Amino acid sequence: MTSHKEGHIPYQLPRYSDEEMQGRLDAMYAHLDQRRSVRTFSSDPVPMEVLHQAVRIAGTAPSGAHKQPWTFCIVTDPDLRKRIRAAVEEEEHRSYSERMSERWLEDLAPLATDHIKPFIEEAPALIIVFRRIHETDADTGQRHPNYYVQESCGIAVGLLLAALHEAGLAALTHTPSPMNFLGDLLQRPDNERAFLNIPVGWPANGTTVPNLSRKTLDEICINYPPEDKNSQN
Ligand code: IYR
Repeated sequence: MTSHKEGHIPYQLPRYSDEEMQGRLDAMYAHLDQRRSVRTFSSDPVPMEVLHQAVRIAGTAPSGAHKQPWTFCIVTDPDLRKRIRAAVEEEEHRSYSERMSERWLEDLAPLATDHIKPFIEEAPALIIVFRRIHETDADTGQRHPNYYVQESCGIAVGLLLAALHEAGLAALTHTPSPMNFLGDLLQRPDNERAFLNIPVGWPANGTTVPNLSRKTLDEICINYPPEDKNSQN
């Protein structure tokens, strides 16, 4: 018998057979394995309600002490995107020409990126994610730090990317660095820090992506105790 904690409510999950679990995850893997970062977008507008639902899905992420330390700004305004692009390209130009190491530039070469970012204006929407480093008590004005903000926002963005892919939309996790200017341009409060810029839309006609491969299960997963490779299971 499980103990009942004050204010808690009952919770259950469906219990699938082994075959059902495997089948469900095989299908999910095949689908998510098709997700790719895209840097060239059609300008066709995406229904706002689809983006809102994707953000709701992101908001189901677990977070430190359930503080939900995230804000998702959906930017479709052309003038604002023009200003964001100008600021992004200024920072990215400095990054590519001064801040990034030779090794970093070499590592990026297969992605064929540079400081020019047309996708900021071409994609129909940007979802700019902010991490909330603290909350302010409305009565006392006291600041209370949030917990595991980086981890919480990372998980939420993972769910957001999966949701957008589920809707057949492409996205890019774009990381201009530094990106404080995004808080200024979007007039975010001083407890918020820009986390990621995520252009969203359909891939433009003729879009290509680098021919990447993913690490195998053996490369990313270790069993304790080691799996007996000779076992019949
Ligand atoms: N923010 C730059 C550089 C960049 C860095 C990494 I690490 C990438 O995986 C991709 C790009 C840009 O967006 O071009």
